[in-house]
Amino acid sequence: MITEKSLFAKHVDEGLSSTKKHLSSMYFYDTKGELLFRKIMNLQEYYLTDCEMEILRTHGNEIASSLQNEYVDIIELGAGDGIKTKELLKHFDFNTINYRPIDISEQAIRDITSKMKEWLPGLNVNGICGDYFQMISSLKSSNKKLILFLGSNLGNMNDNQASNFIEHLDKVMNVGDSIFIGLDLIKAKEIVLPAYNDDRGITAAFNLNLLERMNRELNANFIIDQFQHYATYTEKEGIAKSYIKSKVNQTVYIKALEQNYSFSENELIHTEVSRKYDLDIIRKIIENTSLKLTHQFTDNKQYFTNLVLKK
Ligand code: AVJ
Repeated sequence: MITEKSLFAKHVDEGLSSTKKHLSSMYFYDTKGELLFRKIMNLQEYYLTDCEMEILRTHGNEIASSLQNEYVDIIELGAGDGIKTKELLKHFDFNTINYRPIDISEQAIRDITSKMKEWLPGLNVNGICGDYFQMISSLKSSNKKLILFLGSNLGNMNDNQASNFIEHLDKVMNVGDSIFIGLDLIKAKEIVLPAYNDDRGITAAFNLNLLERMNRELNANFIIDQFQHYATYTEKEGIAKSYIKSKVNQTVYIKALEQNYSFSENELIHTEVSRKYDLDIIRKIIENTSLKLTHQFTDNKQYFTNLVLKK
């Protein structure tokens, strides 16, 4: 008998029962997934990290001085490993900032807190573990705020969800507060696709970890070898998508749901969107907010951009 289904179990059941199967990319980041994501960020094919790092290295000082004028809570959504954030934070006056990383992974929060304190002695760090969708309302305060949303994390949402999300942020911001956001730009397939289908198979392992996670946490019996990672990118719309493809006809039992799920040969489970942007798309996403695009920075190759959105 299932007495209390976890949210994960509920989402898995919904996603695998639907005609077009899907799972949320939010569930990639358990302990193993977090480790694999860090490996992805260091992959040669995953240009996003290097490009954003280049922007922060080159313009960090200018960015920080344009963002700080009084005491400020620096809230980071999806903090990750903190290496890029450090590059920005080092230009701030530690006496006047409170760094508040928010991440869905508890491990990530623990790591980033201890690393930041080591890298930047004197910095105030107060991490929050949670889904940043649910954390937004707790952000409302009279403190001056700077919201960091790096790494093209927004790209996991479709444009509707992204608008809603930015509108929510707008509502908890006060006049003078800013969002500093990093976004991957639309570019050729030859560059984007390898970032989501690397030679060493790290991204494949990251994607397939969703099946392993269901085995671990929901007592499912997925045979990982019977599935494969599949990534697409259409340059025209600028959206990369990841799927898990069933190699054969098969049925999987998920004990926590007391339910069988069937997959036919080549059937896809959609697991992630990674949206790429241009300024028109961004303007559209923020059009119903009171935010103004005040600064734009790009790397030399123009692969990536960091924007300041000010209220
Ligand atoms: C962390 C959401 C920006 O979509 O590029 C990396 C996650 N997925 N490789 C992205 C990811 C596959 C990443 N984001």
